[in-house]
Amino acid sequence: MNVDKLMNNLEKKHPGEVEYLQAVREVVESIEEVYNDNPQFESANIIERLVEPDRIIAFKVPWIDDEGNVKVNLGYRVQFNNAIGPYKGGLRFHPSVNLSILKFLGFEQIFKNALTTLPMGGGKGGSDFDPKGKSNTEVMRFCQSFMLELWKHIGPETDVPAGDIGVGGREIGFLYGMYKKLRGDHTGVLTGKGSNWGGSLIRPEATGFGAIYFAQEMLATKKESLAGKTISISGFGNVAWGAALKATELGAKVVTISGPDGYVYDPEGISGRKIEYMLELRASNQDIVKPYSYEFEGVEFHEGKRPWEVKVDIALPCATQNELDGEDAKTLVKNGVMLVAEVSNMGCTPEAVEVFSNNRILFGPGKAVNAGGVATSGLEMTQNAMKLRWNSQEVDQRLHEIMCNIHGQCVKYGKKEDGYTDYVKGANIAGFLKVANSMLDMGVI
Ligand code: 2IT
Repeated sequence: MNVDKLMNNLEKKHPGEVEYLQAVREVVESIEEVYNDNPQFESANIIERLVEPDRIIAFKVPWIDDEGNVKVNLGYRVQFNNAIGPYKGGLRFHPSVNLSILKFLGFEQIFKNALTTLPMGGGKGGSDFDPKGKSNTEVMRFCQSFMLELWKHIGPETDVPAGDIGVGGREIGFLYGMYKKLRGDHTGVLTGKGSNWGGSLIRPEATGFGAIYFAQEMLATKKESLAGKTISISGFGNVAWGAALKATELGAKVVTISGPDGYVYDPEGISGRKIEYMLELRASNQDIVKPYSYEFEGVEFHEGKRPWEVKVDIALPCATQNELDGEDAKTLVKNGVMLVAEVSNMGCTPEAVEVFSNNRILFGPGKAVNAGGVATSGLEMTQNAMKLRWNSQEVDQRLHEIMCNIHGQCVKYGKKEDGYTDYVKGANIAGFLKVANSMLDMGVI
């Protein structure tokens, strides 16, 4: 494999798909050496087969708003790779959604899912629908129309969607309701379901909890722990909430959350009732964090800014892709940050990752750090298949084990001679080897 040649070809085939090309470049650069050391990969042309999705399903989603206006959105499902299990990955509802973003997310999901050790392939989907400011009934009608198309392409052994940005418990409920009606059976085809109807305990918290377990493992390599550390978090959704909850429980102090409107700095720490308030903010459907600064004393609101200018020990991007750039990374390093872990998918730009690695900062990539979400989705599928339910302690314990195992895989494949672990390389190689070897076993299909 020649990385530049491969990337040039891909850029020609998919011009302008910047996020997708960024995600592919990162992986192929990481695996280049392993790939070229093992000629069986090249002779089966694994790389060209891996970087293109198996298929892309695209459809229109017409729906009627509360005033009776007919609206049309775009809907997609990118079924990327099912070498190790049914396609698995979330649905994102956000106005920024396009094919480049869903292809990057689906591509990342292949390796992330492989790292979990569970049998799940990679996929992603979503729509450019903007849930901001929509009523409950509008969201319901949209979800029902979306599922009217999607249901033909998914199933418990085929493709199992879940939530992502803009898709939480409420949306999964509406989507599942329509799926169940169309199929006429009650299968575990979506994850993140309500706990009364097949959902797993701990799934809502899992991405954030898993990320904190991973960060704990990273810190342990330096004989450090979370106790007494200050943390900046971006975002204020499910992922940020779970991370804030677990980090606080383990003795750290979370001092920021953010939204598209800016960030809030709470020097006292976001704990207790304040963490619950994050969920209320999300449920308000306004996509802003400013109200937090009216609700609690001693809080600063920084309009239009991102939280990376605050001096902290640990930074956790929990919002969206490329939300922390090279300049932000330099500021964090200057302020003495010791650990950065992407809880969002591809939260840091390549320039930011380079700054962290050049400064030997502990850096965890999203596909390892946030794998606890999809891992717990996998545990939900297991419980659905067995038609039983584990208690939260059991799910949490398995999640913890999975995250420690992922950390071990990253160290195994990413540790350098000077002792610094390149977690990006480690995660990419470990995930790649599992999928590539499975593809080799199954022949050219
Ligand atoms: O990015 C992700 O891993 C998710 N949004 C969760 C996917 C899932 O299937 O639970």
